Parts: sequence; C-alpha cells; structure tokens
Amino acid sequence: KEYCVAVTGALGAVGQEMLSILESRQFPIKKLKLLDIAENVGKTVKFCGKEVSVELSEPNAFKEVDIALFAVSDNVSKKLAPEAVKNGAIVIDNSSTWRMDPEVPLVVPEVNPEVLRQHKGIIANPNCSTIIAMVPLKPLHEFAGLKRIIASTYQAVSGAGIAGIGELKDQSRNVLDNKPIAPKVFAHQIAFNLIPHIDYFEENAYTHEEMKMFREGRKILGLPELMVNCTCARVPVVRSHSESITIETERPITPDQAREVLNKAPGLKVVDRPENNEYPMPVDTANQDLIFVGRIREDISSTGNGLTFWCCGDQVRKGAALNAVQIAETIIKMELI
Ligand code: 11C
Repeated sequence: KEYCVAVTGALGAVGQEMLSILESRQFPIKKLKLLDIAENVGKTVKFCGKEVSVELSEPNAFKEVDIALFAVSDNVSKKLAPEAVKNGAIVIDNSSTWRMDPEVPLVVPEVNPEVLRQHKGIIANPNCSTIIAMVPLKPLHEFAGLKRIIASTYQAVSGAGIAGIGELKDQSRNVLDNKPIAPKVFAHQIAFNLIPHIDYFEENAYTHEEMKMFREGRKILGLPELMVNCTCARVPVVRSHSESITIETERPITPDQAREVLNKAPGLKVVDRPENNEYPMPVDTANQDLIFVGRIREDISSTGNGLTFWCCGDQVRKGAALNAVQIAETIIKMELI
C-alpha cells in the first residue's frame, strides 16, 4: 500500500532531511505534499527526480493526507497539528509542544514502539539529545535495570538550525581574522568557545533542554521515578551531538556485558577500541543513521552498580528526521494506519 505524505516545514533543515530520508528509504508514497509558510509557496524541491511545488501550510492542505511529518515551531504545531488530525492525517510532530501530553505517545521506535497503539492522531518525536541517549539506555535498562542517569551533552550548532551553522562558520572566520563578532543565534561567542546553556532556564536552575532529558526520558522508558541529572552544552561542532552518560543500575553490569548487550541492540554501533584510538566522534556520526557508543567502562566513583559510556549521533537524522520517518514506518508495520 502507498500513502499520501505531507512534509510540513519542508524547506527547513529537518524538513529537507526528512525528504532525503523518505527518498533514500523508498517510503511507500502515493502523493507527496510539501507544505511551508507563505513566503516559500511556489518554490520547488526535487524529490525522486521530479520537481514538487511547495503549498501553503494550512488546515485544508491536509484533506487527503494520510501521514503528516511536522518540522515546524511549537506555536505552528500547536495550532496546525489538531487541524491536520481533524482532516484525517496522522501527525508525527518534531516540536516539543505535544511531547509531555499524556494522550500523545512519545516514541523512539527501537525503544517503545508499543505505545504507538494508543495514538489518537498526534505522535511526538522526542528531543534530539534525548533520542540519542535512549537508544543505548534501553538495552542497558533491560539487562540491568536503570536507577539513575547522569548525562552531559556536547551539542552541535545545527541543533539550532541552519542559522546556527552560519553563525559558527562566520564567527570562526572573524575570530581568526581579528574582526568583531556579534552573536545572534547563541547567547555568546560559539567559535572557539562552548556555552553551557541550551533553551531557557527553568526555576530549578536547570535549562529546559536539560529537563527534556529528565521528563522525556522518564516517559519514553516508562520509568516515572527514574533519577536523571543532565547538563547540556553547545559546542563548536557543525553536526552530531555527543553525550557522556553515567548510569547506576539495580543489578551489576560489567563493561564487557554492556558491550555485548549494546552490540546486539538495534540502532547502535559499538566503537570501543581505545587501544587503537577508536571511539565515537561527531565527525564520524554526521550523516549516519546509527548511534555510535564507546568508552564503555566502570564508574569508578560509584558506590553501587555504575557504568560510564560516551555516545554520538547525528541529531538532524536520528535525533529528528530519521526518527520521525521510522515512526511512520512502524505505524505502517503495526497496521495502525
Ligand atoms: C538543540 N535539541 O540542539 C535542540 C534542538 O526540543 O526539539 C531541538 C529542540 C527540540 O538546540
């Protein structure tokens, strides 16, 4: 069977990546609709060798749509997603608007596909750094039972969209040429620096990005009591987020056991040969589908069962566009459409 698929926000960084993934994975598309804001209407995008025109993203555009992939802002999603559902589409939404809504499944297909059965039209795609952490954490949880997570993220500028990449490149040139810089996308200079601040500060002094790992992680893993402490930093890397993760588990797990478990789990590649200087790095995971995991070792500070590892993943692909397309593939496979 083939489906009418809409990509909303088709000209943005995530929308463009969604299109390239739909094409490369030969998603069963009967008709493709590209939707975007008024100023982009009429522009064309090549898909499977044909030029497709961008139409206005508005409720009536979803009339014949089976699956709508949303890569739009929170405000647009809040208004438009319910309208798309009313018009008969299943919405897979990349914004943060619906993620914590108890009626909305929050899904990483390798981790919790079963919750898709409860969908009522809108399905939420988690935050990119959360997705990247969940893929290795799930199999470790199944083996040893997660009690606590301490994570530090090193997030690429493309997490802030195409403008973030431009700012890093321009600033890098200007700093090297001793020219003045004027940060716009980020609160401070990002070239030759890092910024321990992503999204706004909440009342508890953690950033909203850090609390996404806490709240979304608990929901995805189905562990409402899980202890999560996260620090998120923006680093001068163009693409792919990296994360240092330490876990405390109910039952013991050795680094060898962890490697074995992670080697067998879906969506992962273990790259862990420190003797050959082999470990995951963002330059190696950019444009890759898998999350790379390495530096797997005992947490030598732990009083219980502690394990530490490092992972990297392309946040535009697995952290956003690919995960959304995989959700669409999963709802088809589970016959939920
Ligand atoms: C970043 N994680 O790297 C953000 C981008 O909630 O979907 C995605 C924000 C979100 O800046």
